[in-house]
This record gives sequence, structure tokens and C-alpha cells, in this order.
Amino acid sequence: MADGTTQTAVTQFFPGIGPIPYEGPESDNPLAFRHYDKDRVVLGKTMEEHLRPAICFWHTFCWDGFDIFGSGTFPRAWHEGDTPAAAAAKRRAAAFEFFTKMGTPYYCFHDVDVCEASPTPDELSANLAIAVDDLERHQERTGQKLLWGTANLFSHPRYAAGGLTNPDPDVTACALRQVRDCMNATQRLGGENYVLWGGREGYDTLLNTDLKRELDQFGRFLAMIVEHKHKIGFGGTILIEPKPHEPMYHQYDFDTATVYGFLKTYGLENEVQVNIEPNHATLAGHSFAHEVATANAFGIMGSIDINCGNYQNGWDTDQFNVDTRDITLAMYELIKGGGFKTGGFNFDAKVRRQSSDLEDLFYGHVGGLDALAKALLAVEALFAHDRIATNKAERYSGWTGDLGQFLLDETTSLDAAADRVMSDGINGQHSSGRQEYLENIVARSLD
Ligand code: XUL
Ligand code: CO
Repeated sequence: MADGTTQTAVTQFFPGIGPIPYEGPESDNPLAFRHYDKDRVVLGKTMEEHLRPAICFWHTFCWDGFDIFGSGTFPRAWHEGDTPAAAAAKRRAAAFEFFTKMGTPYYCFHDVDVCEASPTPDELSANLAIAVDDLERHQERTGQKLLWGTANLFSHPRYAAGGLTNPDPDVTACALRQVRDCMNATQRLGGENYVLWGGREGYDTLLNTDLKRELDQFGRFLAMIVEHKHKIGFGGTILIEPKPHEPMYHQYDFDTATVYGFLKTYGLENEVQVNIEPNHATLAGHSFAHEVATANAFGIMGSIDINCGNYQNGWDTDQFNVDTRDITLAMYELIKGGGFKTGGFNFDAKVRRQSSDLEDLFYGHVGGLDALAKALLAVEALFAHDRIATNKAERYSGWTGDLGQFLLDETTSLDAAADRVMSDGINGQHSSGRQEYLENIVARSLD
């Protein structure tokens, strides 16, 4: 083919590497899994079915290592091509070789990740259509599946003031066209979710921002997107990805609780769920587990972009998360809530700019996936005698008793509640929260 799609499918971009085997905890092979044994059954499902791991296009195949102080550091064969279209075709072929060698089942992309730079809306629609044909061929060839697609409404200069919340309707119309095209593409590729990360849906200063108008716009256009999902019969889940700031000073999808309040305000709480990211939780001043527990509490737990930040400098560094204790605390909440339905763990993580070898891409994903598997095994150990659940049941047991039920009864007034103290001689006493006992149980599950 003129655009190079067929030739590049047979090129080896990672010669001499993979497929990554499972070798068990004793292995010291850096290109083998020590914990992720995809067919191992844990708590009634295979590890692969629980974790539903996905690899993203953007960090691993689009980024060349540039940062605001310096240019790219990664020499990658798939960044070169006779034409921009040929380079994009190479990028897609390299990605599917990597996914296959990792042995993971899913991938994720932004519309702009999978095709060449497209300055106008017409060019993007046309280039995306060609890319989607090629992605479909790669999926058929490799058995890879799409966890989610998303429209990039933050990189093009027109989106400096946002996409769906832009002060100029011309810009918002371009954003809506991108979302329409990308959701249709996601449906065609059998995608299981569609993500909206509001990268620039927010503000840098209130001095030039009509906050109420922008929130109403966001609500209006989210409803329009949901309506389109039903119109085309897309069976996947629409997900909003919370993040408090960066690139904007303030982003409307601040955290899971804020997103729920927004969805409730615009009547979309049964239509849209969240895609939680640990590094974004850190930026919002929350733990990873807090975000998962909050999403479960509101019934909007959708998917996870797994990564971690840097607690010292607080940036969104998108590192591979190998903190098994932190993941275990979140995994416990996730599995307690029933685990993923359409979601999965997408590695929204990148190797450091100095990690320029092809092997480094594998080390990052192998370590990240092993950490998820280890956390899943820790949750299995915790569930064996679920002392966390037993302790919680005991701690709240009063609420199933006579006084608890009386206070919760909708007909009980504040006077009646207060008078029980006098009539029953109640004098509430503190009892231990047993935090250290519980923390030790989690530590032991990781032994
Ligand atoms: C940005 C981020 C994005 C979204 C998709 O912080 O996480 O990569 O996941 O747009
Ligand atoms: Co993300």
C-alpha cells in the first residue's frame, strides 16, 4: 500500500525481545513476569480477566522524550518515515508488535495518536478513517482489543481555552466533530469504553472566565455525547477522567466527588462513570484507594489509568506504579466493589526521559503489570479471612440494633433522637478504630 501499512506490519521494531514469559517469583530475568500469570485463577477469575490490562499509544509510541527544556531522547524507528502517513503506519505496526510481545489483551488511543498531524478538522476526519482501517486489520491479525478511545481536545492550539467549554462556539463545534468521529471509530473497533479527559476544560484565571456558563456548556455537550452513544447503539461506557489541574490552573473534573456532583447536577449520573488515575488523585490531595472507594460509593467506578506521581515534587510524572502496598489498598476497594465490568487497568505511564533503550519500554510495563498481579494476590490473601470486613461490620454493628434503626428511621425527629439519651441513660463511649492492627494485616498480605 502507498501509505506503507502492509510493509510495516512485517518489520520487527523490537528485534530479539519477547514474548514476555511468566517465570514465577524466583526468576531474576528482567524480561519475565514474576507474578503476572495471566491464566492463574484468583478469586474466581483469571488474572487477565480481573486486571484487563491495556497499553496506551501516547506515552510509548508517540512521545519521543521531549520536555519543555529539551528535545527528544528516544531513537525509535517508528518515528521516521518517507511521509507523515508512512510514519504513522509504522507507529501503529510497532505498537501492535509491542502489545503482542507483552501478551496483554487491550490497548487505548487518542484520535491524534494513531494518524499523522492533521491541522484542519477535515484532514483529521480523513486521516483517522485511514488509521481506523489499519487498526482494524492489526486487531484481526493479533487478537488485540480496544479498551477505550478518546478525542484529544487539548493539543491543537485552537483548544488553548478548552474544547467543550471554550468561549468560542467555532472551537466547540470542532471539538464535537472530533468526539463524534472518535466515538464512531471506537465503536467500529469494538471499544469497550469511551473516555473524556477534560485536559483544558477549566480555567487559568477567573478574570476571563464565566465559570457558570462553562459548566452549563459542559453539561449540555456531555448530554449530547450521551445521546449520540444511544443513537449509534454504542454499547461501551462513557468515562470522565478526573484531574484537578495541569495544564489548567483549575479543571472542572477536579476529583471523583466533584465529577459525581457535576453528573448529578446535569442528570447524567446513570450514564457516565469515572476513569481514575492515581497520579491525578495525588494532585487532588487524595490517595488512589480514596478515589476508588468514592467511585464505588456513588456507583460510578468505571476504569483505571494506572501510574503514579512523585510525592516530593507533586508533578504529573506518569511513572509506572510499582508501589504494591498503595495498589493493594486500592485493589481491595476495587474488588470489594465487584471489580471491573467494562473497565481495565490502562498503563497511562511513561519511561523516564533518560530510559532510552527499547528494553526500557518492556521493563516499565513488566514491572507495572507484576505490581498489579502482586496486589491482586495480596487481596486474595486478605479475603481469605476478611478481617478488614469483619472489623468494619463489628464497628458499625450498633446501626443494625434498636437505637441505630430508630435514629435512621425517616419518621424520627431531632427531638425524639435527642430524648432517647435522657430516657435510656445513653452516654456514648469511644472504642478503638484498631488502625495499626489493620495496617499490619495489609502488610502481612504482601509477605
Ligand atoms: C493526562 C491523562 C491523559 C488521559 C487521556 O493527564 O491522563 O493521558 O488519560 O487523555
Ligand atoms: Co490518564
